[in-house]
Order: sequence, then structure tokens, then C-alpha cells
Amino acid sequence: FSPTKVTVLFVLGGPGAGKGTQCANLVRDYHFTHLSAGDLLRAEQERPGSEFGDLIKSYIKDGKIVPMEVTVQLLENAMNDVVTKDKDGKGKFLIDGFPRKMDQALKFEETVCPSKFVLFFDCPEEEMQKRLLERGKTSGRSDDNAESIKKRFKTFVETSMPVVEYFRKKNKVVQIVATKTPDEVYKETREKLEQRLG
Ligand code: UP5
Ligand code: MG
Repeated sequence: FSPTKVTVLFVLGGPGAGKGTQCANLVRDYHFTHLSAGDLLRAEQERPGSEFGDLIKSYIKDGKIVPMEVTVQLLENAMNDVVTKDKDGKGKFLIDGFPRKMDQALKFEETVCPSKFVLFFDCPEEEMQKRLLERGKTSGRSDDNAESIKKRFKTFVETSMPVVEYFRKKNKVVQIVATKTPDEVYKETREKLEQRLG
């Protein structure tokens, strides 16, 4: 994709930081296309005939990062669908929960599209754990249980935070306090986003 036609913002933050919640607000007010890597993987896992179904299922339950070829391909396909349908071949994407490992970050920016910047929702583990356990009562997500949550946190600290630090060194991180109410978090998100978009 040409960066003159396609805008990509990465949306990062720990499990349960509120990435999906805030992306929904941004879609409503700024007409982004929201692509959650986790949602795309869960859909692929359910797709009859998918050769990756079992692999995705076990990686998600263990909070591990699915091999990047699978995820990058799903994202690229989803972006292609949008861009080919747009009359000017344009697209504005919030890529949620990706990249969460350095190899994915480099691969995506080299072969698909460089990101404009990164929205990073910063939230302590106790708060994220509380949210995920609460959601787990009804979400049906195989990874919203105490054991999987612990593994997701470990992967986030060891594997995904280095990606945030990598972008921070490039001055591409817009950091947002994610502990307040969803409305307050959104207010800060809008303010910082508009500053950055200019
Ligand atoms: N909530 C939200 N904001 C709140 C607030 N301000 N105050 C109080 N409550 C708030 O929110 C989580 C819950 O908290 C909800 O109940 C919400 O109402 C409430 P949500 O907006 O869903 O948070 P989000 O950050 O999106 O949490 P999510 O659980 O989706 O985060 P993960 O990053 O863990 O999940 P994801 O779907 O991205 O990934 C799942 C798995 O897929 C990964 O663990 C991994 O195994 C795999 N994966 C890959 O392998 N590769 C990838 O590239 C991506 C994913
Ligand atoms: Mg999410």
C-alpha cells in the first residue's frame, strides 16, 4: 500500500487495557476501519477449512503470539478488501493489538505499510486483571480466565513491551492513561490524536 493513500495507526496496550473499547469510539467519530488482530485470528480459527484453526486455538489459550505469517496475511487481506472497495483506493486503519512482537513490527512496516504513529493505552496489571475476569463471566473467550490471563501478561511484558519501546525511540508513541473511566480515557485519546494528526 502506498502511505499516501493508506494511513495506519497501531493501537497497543496490555490485555484488557481498553484497546477495543476506544477503537469503537474512534471508528464512530473519525471513520477509521478497525482491524483487531485478535478478532481476525478468532474468526480464522472458526472458519471451516482453515488450516490454522487448531494452531490459533492453542496459541490464544496460552497467551502466545501466533506465528506472524498468519496474522500479517489476515491483516493484509482485510486491508485489501477495504482499499479495493474505496473509489479512490484509500484506507484509514486502526490496527488493534498488533504488532506485539518485534518480528511482526518489522515485517509489517517493511512489506505492508509503515505506521503513522502508535496509540499506547497504559494500564496496570491489577486493573486489567479485574476487567478481564469480569468480562470472562460472559465473554466466552477461551483466554479470559485467571490462568490464561497470567500467561497473557507475561507475554505482554516480555515480548510486546519491547515493541512499544522500539516505537518510543522513534518518537512514534502517543501514550494514554487507561485507568480512568472509558469516557475520560476517550477524552484524552481524542485530544492527543488531534494534536498528533495536526
Ligand atoms: N473496559 C474497557 N475500558 C475500560 C475502562 N476505562 N474502565 C473500566 N472498564 C473498561 O476491554 C476489556 C474489558 O474492560 C471490557 O469488558 C471493557 O468493557 C472493559 P477491551 O476494550 O476489550 O480491551 P482490550 O485492550 O481490547 O482487551 P483484549 O482482551 O481484547 O486484549 P488482548 O490484547 O489480550 O486481546 P487480543 O484479542 O488483541 O489478542 C488475543 C490473543 O490473540 C493474544 O493473547 C494472542 O494469543 C493472539 N494474538 C496474536 O497471536 N497475534 C496478534 O498480533 C494479536 C493477537
Ligand atoms: Mg481487544
